[in-house]
Amino acid sequence: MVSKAASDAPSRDPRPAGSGKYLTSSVAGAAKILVVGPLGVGKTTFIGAVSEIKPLSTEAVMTQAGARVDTVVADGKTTTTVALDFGRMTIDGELVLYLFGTPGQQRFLPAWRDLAKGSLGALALVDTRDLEASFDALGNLEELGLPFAVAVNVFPDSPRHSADDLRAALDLLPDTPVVACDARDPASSVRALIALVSHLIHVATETS
Ligand SMILES: Nc1nc2c(ncn2[C@@H]2O[C@H](COP(=O)(O)OP(=O)(O)OP(=O)(O)O)[C@@H](O)[C@H]2O)c(=O)[nH]1
Ligand SMILES: [Mg+2]
Repeated sequence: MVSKAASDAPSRDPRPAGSGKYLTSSVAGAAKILVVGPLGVGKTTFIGAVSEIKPLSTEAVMTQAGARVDTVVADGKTTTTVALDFGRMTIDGELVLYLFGTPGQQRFLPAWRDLAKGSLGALALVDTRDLEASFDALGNLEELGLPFAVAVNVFPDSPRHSADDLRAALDLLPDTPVVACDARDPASSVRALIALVSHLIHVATETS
């Protein structure tokens, strides 16, 4: 699952792996990972929380015109991603994940199929307050044959379900990882990415 070594770092960079602008010389491989999910599930927040570089985001103010075609989201959300989010995270100083967040609106699904090209897997963010809203993204991942893990972004008023109940409700395969995270919290968000990477290694080992 690991592609060629990528290092644009000066080897004398004293910063610990993953904490700076440049990759360190310990980096052995890189993977493109999608972060997908419905409108307002927390994709931009998630990438902003874990990224070791200033994340790229393409936010636009949501207008009444959009309200006619987009899913309604909670009060307080005023912007939405219109192209992509981009961030970078290094695991164990060795594996660099290039994270591409997709726009959440249904009408942008064709665009994120293009974003999926060359990616090794996806983290599907889910909001248990509206599980149905996740079906489009999960369906597309299955259609693309992209292995994925599910990360439930837990909001204060989120209903709590067991992983098995969620697997049944979302019609997931038994080995699809289901983890909980808070997209605002780097530690829990990194754990979700590690669950995905472990799954990708498992899938790659099984199919080789
Ligand atoms: N309470 C709480 N709020 C969150 C959490 N994650 C995101 N938010 C808030 O929910 C809103 C939506 O988050 P975004 O990161 O913009 O969601 P998105 O999935 O990128 O949305 P689109 O790009 O429009 O599809 C923001 O106002 C966040 O601050 C969370 O885990 N808990
Ligand atoms: Mg966004």
